[in-house]
Amino acid sequence: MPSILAYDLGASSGRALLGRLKNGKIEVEELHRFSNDPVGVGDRLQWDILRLFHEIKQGLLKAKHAGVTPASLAIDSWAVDFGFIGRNGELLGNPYHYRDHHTDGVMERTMERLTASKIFGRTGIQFLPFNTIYQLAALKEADSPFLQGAERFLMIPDLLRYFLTGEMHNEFTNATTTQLYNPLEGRWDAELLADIGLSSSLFGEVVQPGTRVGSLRASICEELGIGSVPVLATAEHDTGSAVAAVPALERDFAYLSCGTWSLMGTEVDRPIINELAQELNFTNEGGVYGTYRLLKNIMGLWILQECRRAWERAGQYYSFPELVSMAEKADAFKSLIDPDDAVFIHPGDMPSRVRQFCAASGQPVPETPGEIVRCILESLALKYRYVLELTERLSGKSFSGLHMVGGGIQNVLLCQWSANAIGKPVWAGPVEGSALGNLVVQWIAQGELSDIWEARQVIRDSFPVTVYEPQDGTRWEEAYGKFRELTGLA
Ligand code: ADP
Ligand code: LRH
Repeated sequence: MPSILAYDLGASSGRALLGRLKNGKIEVEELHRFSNDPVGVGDRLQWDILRLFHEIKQGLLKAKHAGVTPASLAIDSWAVDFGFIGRNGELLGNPYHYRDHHTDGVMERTMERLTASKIFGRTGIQFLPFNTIYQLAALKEADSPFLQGAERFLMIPDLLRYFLTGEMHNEFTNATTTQLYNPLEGRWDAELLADIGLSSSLFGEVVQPGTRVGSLRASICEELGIGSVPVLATAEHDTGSAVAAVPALERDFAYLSCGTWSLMGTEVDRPIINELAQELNFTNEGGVYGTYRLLKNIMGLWILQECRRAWERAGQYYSFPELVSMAEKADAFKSLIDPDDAVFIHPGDMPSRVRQFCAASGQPVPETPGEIVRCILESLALKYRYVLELTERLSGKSFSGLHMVGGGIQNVLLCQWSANAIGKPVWAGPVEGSALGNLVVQWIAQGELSDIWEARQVIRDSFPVTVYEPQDGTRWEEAYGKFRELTGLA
């Protein structure tokens, strides 16, 4: 059975996995792993897109050195970000990072001008200040030369695919995250595009996951000394791929894709676009094979990543396992934060922001790294309970437990505390959810797997799922009361 290649680019790191189907099981080999380091230049925070492309080539070289010519490859990445192609076919500037400050205040102004109900009613997408629509509105307000020279809009995986193949397509799952795609009409929303002053001609044909969208350019094959490889569009939004890989047996399942972000929700057959969904600020992101992800973004392990970076800048390096072990030794429920408070969105001195939040809400101020990490992880677990309850309310479903996938499940304390907080079992696995979702969509396209439910069964048969049973119910119930009071969450 030939091998295929999946590139999964997260906001904090990327990897290339080689996958093979053998006797109804998936075998994976990690060919290449690299950090993803955004770069501040002047006032702007940008993605190092050419370095990411270099790492993609490194993955191809490592496949060659392993003696493998992949039968296909596909790329998924974080959502919302993009670049423009100019009339000479070249990329105009580095894509901005969605955490850059150029969108400050733009969402509020756009919502006021267009109305929130119009934007939500036409897209079903939650309001996040960095959604593509607000990034584009910010560039328009700033009269950006990139926008002036733009001929085509490509999101990050579209762009990397274009570098590989020379062909331009916009992929569906990622396109929905722009808040400019109308899922009811099944196309870019011409009215919203006109409202923010953008020409529809920038936005190309939207292709579904599993579509073959080209093959490696001859120049790349020559440079790397390899044969041509077919390139597919997969579920190119990493969360779309992660949810495709949830090893659920039942159709009504709840998931938490746990990495830089925590994305919690359920899969639905059609977008739920109503007043309650808008009020609770839930989203309906496009998924595989006609599904949608009714979910909510929770700030996630970003806060921990940024604390770790701040300590590293101060000369103190801690690994994630070290931080988890320090948190375990700190006192329980000393102080809590609302992880989704806007103060935590942008990069910066995160330990100070956590301390300030605690001081301003009249709680003891966590001082040591262990105390700070404990505060972050307990608060995340409590927020998971809150959002899980909202998901049940909005979807009308009732969940018997929670599937957790992604790099964050290596944090066993967070998995256990999540089970404690929700009072239900957590089923943790697989770690490489997005890369596996990327692979199974390719296999379904090639007819190697019949559909997403067979794919989920094969993933279940191939990778361990760790079960965390809830513990300490009374203490977590009390903490949840304190958390809601403190955060003002109704
Ligand atoms: P993304 O795809 O968004 O870049 P990942 O899914 O790779 O994120 O998850 C990264 C997160 O996983 C890190 O921020 C860290 O909190 C957690 N993590 C990674 N490795 C470990 C580990 N060995 N122990 C505990 N947590 C870990
Ligand atoms: C997770 C993710 C998430 C988006 C955010 C920008 O990596 O794709 O689904 O909201 O990044």
